[in-house]
Amino acid sequence: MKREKKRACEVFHRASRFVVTSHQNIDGDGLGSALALASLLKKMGKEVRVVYDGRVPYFYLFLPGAEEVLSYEAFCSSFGSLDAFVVVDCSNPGRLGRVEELLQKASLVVNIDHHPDNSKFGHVNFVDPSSPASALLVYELAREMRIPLDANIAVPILTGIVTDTGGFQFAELNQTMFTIVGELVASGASLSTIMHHVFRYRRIEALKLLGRALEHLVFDPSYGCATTYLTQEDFAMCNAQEEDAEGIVDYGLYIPEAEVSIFFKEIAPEVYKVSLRSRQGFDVLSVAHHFGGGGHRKAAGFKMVGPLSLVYETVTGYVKALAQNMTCVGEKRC
Ligand SMILES: [Mn+2]
Repeated sequence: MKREKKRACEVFHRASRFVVTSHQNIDGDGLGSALALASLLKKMGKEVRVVYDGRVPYFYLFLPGAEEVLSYEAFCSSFGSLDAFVVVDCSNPGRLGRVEELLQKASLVVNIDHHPDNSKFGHVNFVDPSSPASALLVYELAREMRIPLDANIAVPILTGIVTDTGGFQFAELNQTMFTIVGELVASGASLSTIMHHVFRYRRIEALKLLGRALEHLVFDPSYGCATTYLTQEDFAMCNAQEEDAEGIVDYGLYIPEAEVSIFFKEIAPEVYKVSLRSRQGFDVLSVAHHFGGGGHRKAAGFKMVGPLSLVYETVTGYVKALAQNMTCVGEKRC
C-alpha cells in the first residue's frame, strides 16, 4: 500500500492534465476527496477537471470548487486530451454512471479508495480499507508530497471525514484523528460550518420526507432490526428529490436495541435502492454482496427490482436469518 501511495504521487508529479471523478449518488466523502485532490493538483500547477455524472446536492455547494464540477455532458463537449484519470471513493467503475465509458478510454487510471470490496480497477490502486474516509487518503497524499494545506484542500478533506464518520460517531475521535482535524482547522476549515452543512442544512421538502420515513419506521426486537421505506408517491407528496432522502437510514439506529437499520427507497417505479447501517458486530456488507451491491461493514447498499412487499420480505428475511445465525459479540443479543 505504501508502494501504491508512492506510485500515485509519482503520477501526480509526472502527468500534467488530470480528470478527477467519484461515484454516483455522491456523498461528502466522494465529493470532498475529489475537490481536495483537484485543489491539491492545481496547487502543483496541474490542469484539472472534475466530472460527475449527476447533480451535486445543494448542501455540498458550500465546498470550494463545487460550482466547477462538470456534468457528463459538459465534460464531453469540452473533452480534450488528458494524462491521468483519478477515481476517488469508488469501489468499482460500475458506480460511475456514464463516466465509466470515459474511464475505459483512459491510458492511466489512479484509484484512491477505502472500500473493502474495491475491485482494484486502476493502474495504480491506493486502496486502504482501514481508513475511515477516502478524504483521509487524500490528506496522506498531500503529506507525502509535502504540499502545504490551504482552505481549498482542508475544507473538502474535513467534510469527507465528517461525512463518513457520521460526525465522528462511527470512528473513534482518537488522538491521531484529533491531530489531523486540528491541522485541517488550522489550515482554514471550520468544523462547525462543515457539521452544519453535512447534518443540519436541509430544505423543507427533505424534512417533510423525513417525517414520512419516520411514520413508516418499524422495529422488530426479535432480531434488532429497524426498517423504513419511501415510495415514489412519498417523494411526490413532499415535492422531494432523491437527494432529500440523504441520512434517513441512520435514524433506525437511534433505537437503543437496534443492531441493523434498513431503508428502502423507490428510485423508479418498483426499483428500490436498499441502504443498510449497523452497529459493531453485524456485517451489512455481506448482505449487500449477497444482493449484488457493496459498501462497508457498517454501511452498505444495493438495488432490487420488484414490488415493495416482495423486496421488503426478501431483504428482511435474509437479514433475520443472518442475525439469528450470527455468533454473539460480547454481551450483545444476536
Ligand atoms: Mn467514503
